[in-house]
Amino acid sequence: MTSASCPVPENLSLNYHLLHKSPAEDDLRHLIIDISRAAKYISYAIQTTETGLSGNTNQFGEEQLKLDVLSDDILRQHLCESGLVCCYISEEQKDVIELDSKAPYSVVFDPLDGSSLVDANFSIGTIVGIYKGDVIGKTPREQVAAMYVLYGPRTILVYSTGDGVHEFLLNDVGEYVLLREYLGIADNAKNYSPGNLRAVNENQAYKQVMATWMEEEKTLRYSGCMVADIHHIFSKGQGVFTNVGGSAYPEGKLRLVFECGPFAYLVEQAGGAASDGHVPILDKKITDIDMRTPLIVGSQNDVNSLAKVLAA
Ligand code: AHM
Ligand code: MG
Repeated sequence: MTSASCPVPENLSLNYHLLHKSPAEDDLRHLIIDISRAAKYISYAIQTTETGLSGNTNQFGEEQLKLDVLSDDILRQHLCESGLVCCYISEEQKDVIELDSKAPYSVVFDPLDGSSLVDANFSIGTIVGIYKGDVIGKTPREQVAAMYVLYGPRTILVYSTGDGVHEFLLNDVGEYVLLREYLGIADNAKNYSPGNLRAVNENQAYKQVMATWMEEEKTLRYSGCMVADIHHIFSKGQGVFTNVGGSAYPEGKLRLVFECGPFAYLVEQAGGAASDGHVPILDKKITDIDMRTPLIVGSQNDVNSLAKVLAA
């Protein structure tokens, strides 16, 4: 018998990258691949499903689109099939959902972030965080992986398992192929993405920093989907995204467990920062699945300068 070493493929697939270039153990690799498979079905559903309401509301009282429900079902199906998930927490479900108590991982996700933009044909996305064991009582720093999928003109997957942030393109035969490895975020932002800007009417500190950023002639980039807006930061290698509270949402609109936690993990892996204005998002203890948090995320110096003014 002769032995032949496997050639390094010209285009690195997600599976190849996870196997050879990430610290992920086999179970985690398989789970990420199963989630990436679910995202292909979500991508297809976005193109083919009508954009209307489902007639139901989620745990936050927000009306669900048919696509929100479908995306949630697709992820559930793939997590069930993986056999690797003890429980999951979804923006679209009221409780922690148990699957297989003996399985090693918990998965948190927003199946279709920014779905209200789908009729406008803007980019939307899926956000995922992965923990070993339970989630409640942990902090987002204890995630073992985080990833998102951006459904835009092209479908892009970005993941980290604790050794940098890596970006893949879904190609025409349904393979995720590597675009860029070790994405980095510079310390100073040239672009800004100010969410919940109405809060400047009640929050003088937020207003002051927004005025400063305008005087600095930062470039405005805000789409209304945080997956697209934070991907913009990864893509350009700098930028700052904010969602600060006002009277309607004192803690901001965004959710700690399945929106801010995964992005904080990814952004810190790329050399950026994520803060609630007082503490790093990664150090906030998860006590409830529906916790909201203010979010300032991206280039370190801009995150720190806004946090400093808000805290004063
Ligand atoms: P969703 O999970 O219901 O889609 O809401 C989250 C989205 C974020 O993607 C985005 O940053 C924010 O809501 C935008 O809120 P607003 O419409 O208030 O600007
Ligand atoms: Mg969301």
